[in-house]
Amino acid sequence: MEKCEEYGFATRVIHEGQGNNPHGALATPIFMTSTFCFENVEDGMQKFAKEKPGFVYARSGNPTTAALEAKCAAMEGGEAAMATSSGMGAISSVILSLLKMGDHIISGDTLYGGSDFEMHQIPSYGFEVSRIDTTDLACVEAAFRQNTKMLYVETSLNPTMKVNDIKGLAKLAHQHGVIFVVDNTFTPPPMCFPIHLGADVVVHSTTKYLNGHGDIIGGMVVTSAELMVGIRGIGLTKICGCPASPMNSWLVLRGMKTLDLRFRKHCENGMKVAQWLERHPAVSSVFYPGLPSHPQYELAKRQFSEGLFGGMVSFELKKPAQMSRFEATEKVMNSLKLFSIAVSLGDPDSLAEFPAGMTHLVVPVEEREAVGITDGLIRLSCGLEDAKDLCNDLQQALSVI
Ligand code: LCS
Repeated sequence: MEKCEEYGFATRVIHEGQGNNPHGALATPIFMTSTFCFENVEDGMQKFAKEKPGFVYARSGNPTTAALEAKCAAMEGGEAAMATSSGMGAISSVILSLLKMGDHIISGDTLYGGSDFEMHQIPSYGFEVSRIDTTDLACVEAAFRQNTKMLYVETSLNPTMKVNDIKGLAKLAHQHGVIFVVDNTFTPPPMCFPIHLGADVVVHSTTKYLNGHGDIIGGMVVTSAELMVGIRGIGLTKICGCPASPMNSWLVLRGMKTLDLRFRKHCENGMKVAQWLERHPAVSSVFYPGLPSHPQYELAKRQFSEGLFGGMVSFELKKPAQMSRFEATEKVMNSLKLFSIAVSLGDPDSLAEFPAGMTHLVVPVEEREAVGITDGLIRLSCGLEDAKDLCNDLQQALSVI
């Protein structure tokens, strides 16, 4: 497809990046091969030296994966993309290839537990890390040091659903000459386009909404052609060695054809569930950026496109008189019938998880409690079922306390 900004997102995400497939195949074939044969020695040498385009070895590139990368680069508005075997692979490829020993990273104090764990681990590799409240721009401004090289945040925080001001953070990062990396997993297009808001690098766990069917693990990095040289050449290929498999790339390509349709339904269900929970007497707080009660509702309305606020909803139970908050959480979650008790998100099936004991168990207790990841917090990934069935399921589960 010719690049055309006038097409709507649903059209673009289906057609953009669509390559010329062998035999005129409409769907990109799955190229299951480890290596690619050269016409002769000169051809191989030229491809290795990047004097000639072409694939050489599937750790550094594969045609099925390249089609997915082209689609993701076009979708996010970047020049280049790189698919990895997991979201963590994408994050590590970016950090380990763009920074060197002695460099300083400013990171959000609330991130997906695995990312937060990485921020706790990498000082042992010689990086300095400040984990701070990135939703407070003054706090971010105060955190820059002489050796700061990267600002790393999530658009909408996992699992507290606070919202980072991407435009404001991009401005600060660039005033200080720092690379701004945004994890857009919770708020994929058509909801949020961090590169348009000033991000230098966008990462995704494609495990979630981009694939959308809960059957693979994958990651994606989207950035400029210049930054990608190091991220692919060093991060993916040499250090992490974590390419996406052709089979998984094909599944994500297929999933993305329905991203617009699916994501709007996730958002519709997220909004209905959040509004319903807010009226329930057993619930003390609901954290969803689309509710006027959310402290950053105005920012969310400005930053997120087309009135979309996502499919992720967190909520806290009131402490019942006769049991602890943890006991209440456990009872409610164990009573759910449609929501599966499972981590991950963005699947057709609705999921419920307990961040303090699951995704964020690795975060030190005092740190997680300080940011609101308490024994009473439940995180929901609202799937694609009928919203009224999801609310009825929550109703019967909440009636047990
Ligand atoms: N970034 C975010 C915002 C995530 O939520 C996750 C995984 C990752 C990165 C890592 O991606 P992965 O390597 O798993 O593909 N989040 C999970 C979650 O909230 N529950 O289970 C996994």
